[in-house]
Amino acid sequence: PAPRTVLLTGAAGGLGTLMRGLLPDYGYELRLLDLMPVEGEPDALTADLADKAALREAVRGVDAIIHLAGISLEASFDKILKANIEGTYNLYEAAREEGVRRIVFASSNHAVGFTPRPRGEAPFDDSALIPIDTPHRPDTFYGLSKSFGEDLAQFYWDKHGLETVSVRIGSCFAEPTSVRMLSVWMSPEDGARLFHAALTAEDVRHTVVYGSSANTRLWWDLSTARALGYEPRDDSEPYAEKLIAEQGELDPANPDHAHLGGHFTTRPPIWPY
Ligand code: NAI
Ligand code: 15L
Repeated sequence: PAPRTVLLTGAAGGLGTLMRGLLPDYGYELRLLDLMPVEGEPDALTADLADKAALREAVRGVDAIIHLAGISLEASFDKILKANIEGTYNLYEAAREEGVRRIVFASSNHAVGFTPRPRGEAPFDDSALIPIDTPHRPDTFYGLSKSFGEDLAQFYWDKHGLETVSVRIGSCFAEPTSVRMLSVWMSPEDGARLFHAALTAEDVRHTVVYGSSANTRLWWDLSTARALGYEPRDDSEPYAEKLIAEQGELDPANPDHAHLGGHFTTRPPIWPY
């Protein structure tokens, strides 16, 4: 049966807030969890991913989990270890103990951020797109934690039969705000379409997908996402003229622009607390 009750971790964050708005229209009943209180949601669970007892209670009885909680930018290894590596392990362990069948894991383009980006004129043909089985090349400790999360997901499938769709999200914001984002942008509506596909597709085992809209300047292969039933409807191209006029085209000689991970490879934004 299709999942109905879904635990959304990281519900107070940017993506969590967007998905809280969009996913109920697909018929999901969301249970919310975050380290921070979730505005306007008195029933949300306030808990740290370090709190194993709280996680066990949070996952009890849900059909699936969308795991967004964690540090979403670069931080010291110690902070990343606690929130993203141990925290994701704690969540998987709670899910295994409570018999939850499927997790949708918010991985990131930064798990493969040091992959050279396609060069030349978009739209790129299939042979130039970054394939889904490209090796992990994290660009930060943050990206390293996402590589770990994908491996953890594979392990929990192979060992315990717990399914995961790992979504290497590009940039999911209301609008693209940089020239790089023209290639990796996922509109919030396409984000909800992709999460819905990841929750409902059959026999996903551990599937890794890139998470973006059908952008004209797309850098990566969306075929594994489409195979889940995802049909992106948006394209960043209407934003291209203005962003390129303001910021210029990506310069292949600029190290900030040479790789999929962009400036995360050179001067990553730092998690504020
Ligand atoms: P965000 O930083 O706005 O939200 C993360 C949320 O996780 C915050 O509300 C925070 O309080 C919570 N959190 C942090 N540590 C926690 C802990 N120890 N226990 C419980 N909750 C904790 O990030 P955003 O943009 O909403 O991203 C959500 C997820 O998607 C993250 O895992 C991020 O790495 C991933 N992602 C997001 C992308 C995007 O474009 N927004 C791109 C790629 C990946
Ligand atoms: C990420 O993984 C971050 O969580 C998000 O805030 C964006 O910076 C995104 O990558 C990106 O690459 O634009």
